[in-house]
Amino acid sequence: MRLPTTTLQNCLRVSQRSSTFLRIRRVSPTGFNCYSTNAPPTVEVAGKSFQRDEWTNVPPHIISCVNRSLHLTPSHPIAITRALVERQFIGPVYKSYNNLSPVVSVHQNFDSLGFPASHPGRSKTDTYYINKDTVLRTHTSAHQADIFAAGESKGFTVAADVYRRDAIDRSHYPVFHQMEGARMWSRSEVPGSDIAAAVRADLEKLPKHNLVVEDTTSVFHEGNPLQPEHSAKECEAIAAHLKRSLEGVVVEVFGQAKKAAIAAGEAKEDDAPLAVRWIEAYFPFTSPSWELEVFWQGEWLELLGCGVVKQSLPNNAGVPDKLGWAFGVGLERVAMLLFGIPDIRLFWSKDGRFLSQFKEGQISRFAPFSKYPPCYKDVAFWLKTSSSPAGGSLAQFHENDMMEVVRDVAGDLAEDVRLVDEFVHPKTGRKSLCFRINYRSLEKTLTNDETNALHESVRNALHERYGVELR
Ligand code: FA5
Ligand code: MG
Repeated sequence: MRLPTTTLQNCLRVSQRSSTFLRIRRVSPTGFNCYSTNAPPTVEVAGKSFQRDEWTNVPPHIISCVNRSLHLTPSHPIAITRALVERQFIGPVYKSYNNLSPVVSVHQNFDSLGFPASHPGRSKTDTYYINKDTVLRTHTSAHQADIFAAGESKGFTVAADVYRRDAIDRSHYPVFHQMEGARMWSRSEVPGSDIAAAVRADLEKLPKHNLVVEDTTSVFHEGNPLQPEHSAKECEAIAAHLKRSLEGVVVEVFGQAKKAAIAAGEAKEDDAPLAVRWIEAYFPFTSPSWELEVFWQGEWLELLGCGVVKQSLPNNAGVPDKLGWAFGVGLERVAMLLFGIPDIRLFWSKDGRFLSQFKEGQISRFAPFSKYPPCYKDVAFWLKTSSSPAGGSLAQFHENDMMEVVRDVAGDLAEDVRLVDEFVHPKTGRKSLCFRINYRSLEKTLTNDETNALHESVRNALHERYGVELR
């Protein structure tokens, strides 16, 4: 069945605001430990027990996602997508790691990658902390340093579940999947220690393609600098190898997507070719850095971030003679495009009408089952302020805290949550927020009683956990 354009466009809306690396903070930089009251002293994650502390903010509904392993369930669209991308990076050059635990140290997730202490990605509003030293990884880059240190191959891929406190809409879920890739060359192993020549020789061996990729970025400049340890020729060669490798992924993935769309009567052979572009980016652990975007259904969609690995990583991993590139691609983004899946919650569905549509190794278009009616409900409340008589430590509230309460209470029955009004009382200085929640099940029509009960529980939870005054 053909999807309505609006649905497709919604599913392809790019989450510019969800990047760990560039984020606009709306309310508070801190976040809360909303699970401390009456909580047991330890928290169990992936079969292990961790001591709780004032940093613990990982809720039960997130912990329950830890063992789903969608990327390893052969007939699941995330695993089919994973296998398709992985086939572009094969052994013996690339070794794949697909079973790394999502429980990582703050050191692995942030410090090893050179995140500054003040980076917003580290805050409790953005990251699920198990305790002050341990997090659920927010990206697969958390494993770069360890894999460089292990030195088992010239390159690697890591496919895994990653966790972020984030917005609720059709393209955001607090758990999603990334694939990391990296390729390093060793000064002591390449002929004549000439990295640039060795990388160029490897570039020649990569398949050529005739996809036109817009690229107005310069290889490096002051704002996206060459690293002092690299020569211009080395950086240029590594950038060229990186870009050609990733363009190869796009050619393969979208070639397959087009075939499936033609088979389903959703596209024609002579449709305009795909528009793809490189733009400049910033990551604490690569320089220079880029993102790859594709133009799809009227919007530029960010698929991945990448760059030349900061030399501090191999240096700290005990392999200072190595240099190269790394990337991280979002598998849900790719899968939504490949299969025409309109809502990111569907990936977590256990409904046979969803799961039975996919087969290992096959790209097919998703046929939506009936669309059930939405139900919009607003909740408005006054925030607690430190100056109010009841004030104290719960003075601030982050939009992601709202998302968390709704996820916790309504789970996948919430399709969308938006801040629709923000108001500061001119006399008291108190702040009021109003959020609109769209309750809609992917599997059935919700009754009025069910939605009212959910909404009432959301209201109560907001009051109990954050001390807000409901309006
Ligand atoms: C990163 O996570 C970097 N670790 C990527 C990287 C790796 C850069 C290696 C350099 C070297 P970013 O936060 O932009 O970057 O996420 C990477 C990709 O994950 C995005 O391009 C997007 O495809 C996907 N992604 C990010 N946030 C979400 C989200 N909330 N929902 C679905 N996909 C997302
Ligand atoms: Mg990004």
